[in-house]
Order: sequence, then structure tokens, then C-alpha cells
Amino acid sequence: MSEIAEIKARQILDSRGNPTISVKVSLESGVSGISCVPSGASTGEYEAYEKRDNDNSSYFGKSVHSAVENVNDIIAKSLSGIDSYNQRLVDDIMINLDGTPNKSNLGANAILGVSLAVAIASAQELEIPLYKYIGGVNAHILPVPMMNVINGGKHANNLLDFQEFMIVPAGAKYFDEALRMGAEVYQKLKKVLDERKMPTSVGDEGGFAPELQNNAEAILLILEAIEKAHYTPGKDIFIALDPAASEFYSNGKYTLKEAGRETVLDSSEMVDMYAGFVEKFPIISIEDGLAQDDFNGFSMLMKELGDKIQVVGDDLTVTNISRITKAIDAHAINSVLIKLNQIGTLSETMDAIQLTQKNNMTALISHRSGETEDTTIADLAVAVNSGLIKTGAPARTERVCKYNRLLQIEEELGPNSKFLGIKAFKGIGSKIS
Ligand code: 2PG
Ligand code: MG
Repeated sequence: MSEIAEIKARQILDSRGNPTISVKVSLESGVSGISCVPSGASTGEYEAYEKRDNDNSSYFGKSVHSAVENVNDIIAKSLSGIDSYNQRLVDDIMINLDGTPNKSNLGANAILGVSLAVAIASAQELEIPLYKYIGGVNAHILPVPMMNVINGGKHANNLLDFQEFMIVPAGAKYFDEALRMGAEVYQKLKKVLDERKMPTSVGDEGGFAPELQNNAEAILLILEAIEKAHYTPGKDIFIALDPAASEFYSNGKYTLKEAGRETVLDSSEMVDMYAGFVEKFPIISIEDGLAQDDFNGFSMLMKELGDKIQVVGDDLTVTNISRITKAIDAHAINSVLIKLNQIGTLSETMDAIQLTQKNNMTALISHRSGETEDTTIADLAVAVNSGLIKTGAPARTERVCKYNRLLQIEEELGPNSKFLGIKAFKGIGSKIS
């Protein structure tokens, strides 16, 4: 009864108001699963291909009708009658059907929509939660939330070079406590901005997007909010950054626009800058501190800070085992950001996570800046015991639906759940007393 009976895709909108794809997979039993596919703004050059129509008369070229048709006409026929429990077979059929290294034929958005809906339908059929279907009996660790409370870069129209300034309530004992701490700091940050007559409008991931002089000022405001919420920075709540440095990199140089002045830095000067930040502020994680091809720069950063903080690859590694392997060989990172749509199937994502964890690195499960009501990443984080998730500010439904799903999972697991706090992070040795 778990054979695939029908697959139907449709075009929906994401949190930025751009089209994306949603897929419903129905099984012989009548049970079904629905997925929605996210979409990035600061997309890495080596990510799997997101198929859009490029027809300027519809959503300024962003409609996804061709990806929808690929699901309804091509993928649906090939998967009809296949056992939905055989996720790897399902994914392999689509990979072969596409036949390109980056899924540019059918579109990674089309393929991922089906891949996830098949898993969701299978879990429904077995009447078990998705995290248990994917992770089995050992799925029990609730992730530390990394909440993006100040947005810059491509996610806001302010002048901040760094894309994400996150708070990390790793001093909490439980996930629900971490969520409360993060939400309280978010509310205080709003007050802190308000008092300074700064706008409290938000960026793409629900974090505030004030016009600040420089990146350090964003961190100082967050530290003030943490203290005003009666928490101790560096004990209860830490800071994480995603500069998304590929976005301000060209010809071997990084151009920062601090205080309206352009500063051009090379990789080693960037590393010095981060070392200064880590010295001054309670930073425990830096993602994409260097650009996607700057393996050397990443290795320098690891040498300098790899035993103090988590050095995360995102655009560098794009959830792709060959890029992750290259990063391992170069000693470039100690953590890998995991985004399902960077690679395009659940099976390949699991391969990327397994490779990461086997090599003693953390797998940080992540949302995209364009999101939907889909909460699969919350289940995935628990399924693989990642211990870490980043899914935006504790505000805006497309962000909080993931946090809310984790509350549900924590309640369901009850005393069998675990929350690792600071221990979930890589590289943090000498910093934490
Ligand atoms: C990132 C992501 C998610 P985007 O860079 O890590 O925060 O942004 O989805 O725009 O690539
Ligand atoms: Mg990133």
C-alpha cells in the first residue's frame, strides 16, 4: 500500500513573495505527503540548479511552471508504482532521469519537492513522526537554535556587509528554554533599536535591519539586548555570524563598506579581523567568513580560530560530498551547513550529513532566506542528532513554524530528549570556562 499512486506539483509563493514549488505525493493506501521547497538569495555558485521559467511576463521571470510540469509529466510517470519506503531508489531514479551533475535538466527544486513529499507520505503511512522515519530509534537530540536577529547583506537593504548576526542561547538546559531566551532577547533588541529611534522593520529572515555604521555596532546592540533581557553574554547567550563573504568578494579581495568608507582586505586581513572580533565578543561560530573558492583563506581561519570557534562552510561546501571532501582535505572547516535544496534530494543530503559527522565535524541544519510553512528541517535536525539548527529570527511564521515544530518534538520525546547546549558546537575549547 506504500506504492506511489499519484504525484502532483503546483506553484505557490514563498516568504519573499516569489514563486516556488509544492508537491503532493499520494500513496496506494490513500495517504499523502506535501512538501514546499525553499529558495536562497545568497546562493552559492556550486549549488544545484533552481529551475525558473525566465519568462518576464510572469513574476518577472521567477515563475516555476516548467519545474511543476517536469514533476507532473516526467517524474510522476517514472515513479508511479515505486515503493515510497525505498527513498534511495526514488531519489536515484530522479537523479538518473535528470542526468546532469547539478540537476539543471529537471530542476533541483522539482526533484527536492518530490523527494521530501515521498518521505513525508511514507512517515504518514507508517503513522510515525518524520524525524523517526528519517532517523530511527536514535533520533533524540533537540538542536540549539541559532537565531538571526540582525539582517544585512543580501537579506536587507541596509549597508551592513555581514548577512547574519545570530544569537545562540546555548546556556539553556532545554530547547523550549533556549527558544524563550532567544525570543526575549529579540524583544529587547526591538526596544534597544526603538530607543535609538532606529527602524524596527525586519529583513528576509525576520531579524531587524537597522542602518548601522559597521558590523561591530550590530554586535554591540545585540550584547546590550542580551544584558537588558537579564542574560549574560558568553554564558547564557553567544553570538554567531554568517558574513556570507562570497557576496563582497571579487578578484581575490573583500570590500567592506564600514562607516560609508570602503575597506579592501585580502584573506589574511579578513582572518585578522575575525580574530579581533572573537577576542572582543562572545562569538562561537562564523559561517562563510571567506568566499566560496577561497579554500586557502578558510584554512588560515581554521588555523587561527579552529580551536576556539566553529568554522562553518556554506557556499564553500553546498551540501555536496565532493565539495565537503575538498574542504576536509584542505582543513578548511570544522562544521558544514546543510541545506536540502543545495543538493536536491533527501538521500544526498543524508550522505552529506554522514560524511560530515564521520569526519568529526558538526552538521548545522539550515533554512533558506526564502521559506515556506514546510517544517521538514526541524525533523531532519532531530533525525540526524545534529544538535544545531539555524532557521531565522524567533518571529515571522515561516521561521517560527520550524521552532514550533521542535517544541512539539521535544514534548513528544519527553524525558528521552536531549539538549546539548554549548557541547553541540565544534571548536569551542579554551573560550568557555
Ligand atoms: C545562508 C542562507 C540562509 P540564503 O546564507 O546561510 O540563512 O541564506 O538562503 O539567502 O542563501
Ligand atoms: Mg550562509
